[in-house]
Amino acid sequence: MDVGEAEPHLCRIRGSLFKGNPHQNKIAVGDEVEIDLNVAEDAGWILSLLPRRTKLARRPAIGVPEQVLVSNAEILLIVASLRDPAFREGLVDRFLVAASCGGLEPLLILSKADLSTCAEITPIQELYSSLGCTVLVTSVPESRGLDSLRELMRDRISVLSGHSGVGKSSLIAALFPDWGIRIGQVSKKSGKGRHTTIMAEMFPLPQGGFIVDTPGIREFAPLVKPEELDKHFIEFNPFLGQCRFKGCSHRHEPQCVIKEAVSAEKITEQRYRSYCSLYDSL
Ligand SMILES: Nc1nc2c(ncn2[C@@H]2O[C@H](COP(=O)(O)OP(=O)(O)OP(=O)(O)O)[C@@H](O)[C@H]2O)c(=O)[nH]1
Ligand SMILES: [Mg+2]
Ligand SMILES: [Zn+2]
Repeated sequence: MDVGEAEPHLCRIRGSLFKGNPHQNKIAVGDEVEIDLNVAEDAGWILSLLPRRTKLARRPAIGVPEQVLVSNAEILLIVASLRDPAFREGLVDRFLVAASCGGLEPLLILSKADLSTCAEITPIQELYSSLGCTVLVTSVPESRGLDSLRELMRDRISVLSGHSGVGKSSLIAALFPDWGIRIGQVSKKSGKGRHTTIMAEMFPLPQGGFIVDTPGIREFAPLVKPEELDKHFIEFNPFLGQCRFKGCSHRHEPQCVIKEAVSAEKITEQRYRSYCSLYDSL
């Protein structure tokens, strides 16, 4: 069903969809489901969940295998300012791993460009472009990058992510000035720190396409096995499988080809640090 054209329907989830762990939320924002509306009740029934094309999942509470925050989205918008607040490469790299794990296309938005010089922006822009990520430089007061961003979002499902204060709400307001919806208000209502409440919402865009806003995305850890993390650092790929030890974690082992690549400046120190800190947190 095309959500953009369909009437909204209130539906209950059939009990059999909760087989296994009853605490696991089986339906995520963006899911496509089969429903039955031919019931003499005030709400229809969700009968089954269709296969997910992509998913953004995070490490869940104890006892639950995974927590899917958003499914079937195509683009992960990673908003990061260089100043005010300062650029956090660790967070950007986490989001890149999440996009890679879930099959989403990452789009890095370097926001608030009016507060930084070209000399500050260019190295970051070049690093992430070299990793195959589309990078857009934006500034709301200078209207910079907005037309390109609007075009990239047209007719596609995007998920908004990024640290608090980087300018997500301002960007959406500047992209769609006549739009009545105030994206980004959700995070204030739900309150940071209460990780169990996820109020994700998907909004149809005035120009076609959808945007998903979820406070759960802002500070999450991607769902990935530590031994598979290196595959999601794309520039590590040419070196994988060549370390002295099978299953090398590339941290303390001798004769590690990844560490050699860092010394030879084929992998940046910054990305290697992100890898190690994410590995340690998993
Ligand atoms: N100089 C400058 N300031 C900006 C720009 N975009 C946003 N701001 C300012 O940055 C502050 C935070 O912007 P928001 O849009 O609220 O940031 P947010 O990412 O939605 O923050 P949360 O909702 O807390 O996650 C506001 O004071 C904005 O006016 C920009 O391009 N340039
Ligand atoms: Mg906001
Ligand atoms: Zn290694």
